[in-house]
Amino acid sequence: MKDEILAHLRYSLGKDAGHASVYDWRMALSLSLRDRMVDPWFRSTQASYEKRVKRVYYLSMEFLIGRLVEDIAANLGLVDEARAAMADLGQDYDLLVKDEPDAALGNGGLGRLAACFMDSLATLGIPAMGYGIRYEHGLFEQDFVEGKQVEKAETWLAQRHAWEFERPEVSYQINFGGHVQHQDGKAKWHPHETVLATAYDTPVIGWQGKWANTLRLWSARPQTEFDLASFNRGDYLAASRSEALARTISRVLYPDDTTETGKELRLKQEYFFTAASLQDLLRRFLSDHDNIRDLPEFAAIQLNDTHPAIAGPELIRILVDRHGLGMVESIELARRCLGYTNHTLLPEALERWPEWLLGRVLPRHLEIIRAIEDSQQGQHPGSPRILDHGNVNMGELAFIMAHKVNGVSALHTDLVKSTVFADLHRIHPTRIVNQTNGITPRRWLHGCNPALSTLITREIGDAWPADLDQLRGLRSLAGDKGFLTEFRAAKRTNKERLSNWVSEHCGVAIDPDAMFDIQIKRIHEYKRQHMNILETIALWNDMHANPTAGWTPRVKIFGGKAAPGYHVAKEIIHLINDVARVINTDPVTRDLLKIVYPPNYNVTMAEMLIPAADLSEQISTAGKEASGTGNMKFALNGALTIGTLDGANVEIREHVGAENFFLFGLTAEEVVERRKHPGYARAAIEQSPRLQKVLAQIAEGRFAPQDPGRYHGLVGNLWDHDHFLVSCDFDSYFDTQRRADEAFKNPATWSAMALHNTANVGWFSSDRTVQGYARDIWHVRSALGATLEQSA
Ligand code: GL4
Repeated sequence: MKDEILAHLRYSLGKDAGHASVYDWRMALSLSLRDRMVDPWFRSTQASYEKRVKRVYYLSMEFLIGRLVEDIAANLGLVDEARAAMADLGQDYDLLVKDEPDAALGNGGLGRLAACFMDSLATLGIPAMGYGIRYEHGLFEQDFVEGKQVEKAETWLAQRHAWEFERPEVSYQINFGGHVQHQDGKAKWHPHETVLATAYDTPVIGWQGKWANTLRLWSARPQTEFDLASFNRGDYLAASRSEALARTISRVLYPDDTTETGKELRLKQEYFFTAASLQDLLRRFLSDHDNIRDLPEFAAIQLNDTHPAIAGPELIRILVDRHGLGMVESIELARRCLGYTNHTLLPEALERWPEWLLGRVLPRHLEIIRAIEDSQQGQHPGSPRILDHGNVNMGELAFIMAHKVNGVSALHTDLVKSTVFADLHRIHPTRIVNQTNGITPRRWLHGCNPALSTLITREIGDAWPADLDQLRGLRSLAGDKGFLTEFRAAKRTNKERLSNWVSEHCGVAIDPDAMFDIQIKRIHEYKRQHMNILETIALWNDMHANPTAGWTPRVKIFGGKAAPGYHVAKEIIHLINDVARVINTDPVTRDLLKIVYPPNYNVTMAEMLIPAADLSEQISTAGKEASGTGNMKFALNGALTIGTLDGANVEIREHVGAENFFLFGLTAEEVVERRKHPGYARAAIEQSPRLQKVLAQIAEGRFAPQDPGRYHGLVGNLWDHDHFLVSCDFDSYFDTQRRADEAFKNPATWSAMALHNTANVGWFSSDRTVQGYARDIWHVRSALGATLEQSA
């Protein structure tokens, strides 16, 4: 490996060892690891090809990958070798690992789920391709200026991306605009604008390097690079105008997690990557099949939310306009290929495009959507409409065009059936299925928590990363004092690592013996970070009044970004930072309570925070969090959850046992019921002197003395509206926190409870989730087996 690294340094990077920077060394290491993926990658591709197997195509606007060096080295079993090689070369391996920028091509859970699925698909040997957009700028970088979020463009591609292969020869034309001409019963689309989609491939290697799939990301470029005539006339701007316009399409990730902006560029991004992916998969299919009618036997196309929902009309367009199939047959054929995953019930996140806009950008598709609507209404009169009040409902379109629609947790699936898609569910009672989300244990335990994984491997062997149910083998150790001491020591190691990092990066001293209470996720009212900070203030009030009352010391850690246009979320960030400044400088409570909010939360930060957590905050208003996946990562790493009966919390609690989970708050049904009574917020606040006091302190400017009116809007909203029922759940949340305090005082019982979490959440491996999709939706099987071994 040392020689390979030196060869890359010299011949791929053009540097000699004496002049190489950290970047150069990291690139050389990465390229030599990439080399090691190529043979298994070719073998996998060849095996899929020879066996003519069905492939999965996972279409997703987001892949929140994070760093790759360690992940790839671990999956290849090369971590020790890589570390030793770098040491021999006089380089610090850990420093190189830290030099890699996060690939932040996603907003949050939805994008991270796609990345976990890619890891599981490769580990399971399921022939698959991920399709998305190669954004030039990933999710913005967050900084705090006087406690307020400011956004800066993210620039991961300012450096070369070590893992990808550019494929200039794999380019497709993507058309927009223009008009449709009908002649002799045939439609011809005359587009107004054409850009090229060019492929960039990243191999995705599974655990132990047995199989590799491809993540193919599309980059937009102009069809004609450069207008020489304009340039020669001296009009330099005009010469590059078309280039700039085309490249805009893959320029930047939309930074909104759960709201839709309805922007034309977003629609173009969606069509751009969907159309390129379909052309690509059809080319692959037609290269060794003659009958387009066989497509559903060889291609399972999964739509990650409605973002690629235009895939339905696009596939039909190709079948009808290019292959000459009838409309009705094409609709059926397309449906047999397509599956749709719903990821949210929030009304503001359900995509709806104005009909005029969709018709202007994609005129032929609007005609086809009308045909889909007619066919649906013909077969099921009174069916919910795709075209409705001048809008195109992408949820209804995706539902009608998919043979299976899945929710992402048991509760969410029930709510999909009983709320957003209740009418469609009545018409198609077998279409909606559940596939509860999962996480890859390779990254989220083996990779991020060496202290705990080493201990686990010592006890139950090393097969668990690919068979997470084996963690069950730890259950019997919950009564083993010696083991619990070691389990606690592993947590302590991670807490020390985090404490050092916090002291260095945030300038706050925290005590590794305190309870580390962590809430990391996008900032959103429904996730209720504001309820957490209100509870923190209430706790501080009590501590300050009576500092010697035997408190459990706490460190409250927050992490997360707000969508740049989401005003209330930004106020919540500001409030947390304001409160932190006041509490962290109170001499009376200095050993009892600290608040830490490091800016720019990302995958890499999660990998450090999660293993160090004692308490995981999963406190969304019941019925709002479709699943959550951070909740699973924390439990796997031995944190206890304080949470509501929302999303996958429900199933986590069932797995770990009610006695090992701090439950509070209204249920989803009670939330709906409570909202029917106007004035519920005021009534709840009036019954809670503790909450009243906290709200008064904030309203009086206790945390922003220079600007006392700063949070009048936020506080007023809690009194008068409080759509997310912070007021109603507050007391129950506070009391449950105190139960957690009590439990934490006894390290032996706490760590036994924590162990019950780790030992019982094997089911939440994304391997299990992906096997569920393979069985119930895609009807595909693993291709790992005899053929592969032979060709190897
Ligand atoms: C989300 C949900 O909000 C989240 O609960 C879920 O875990 C995730 C993956 O299914 O999808 N939906 C959207 S939109 N963003 C998400 O993170």
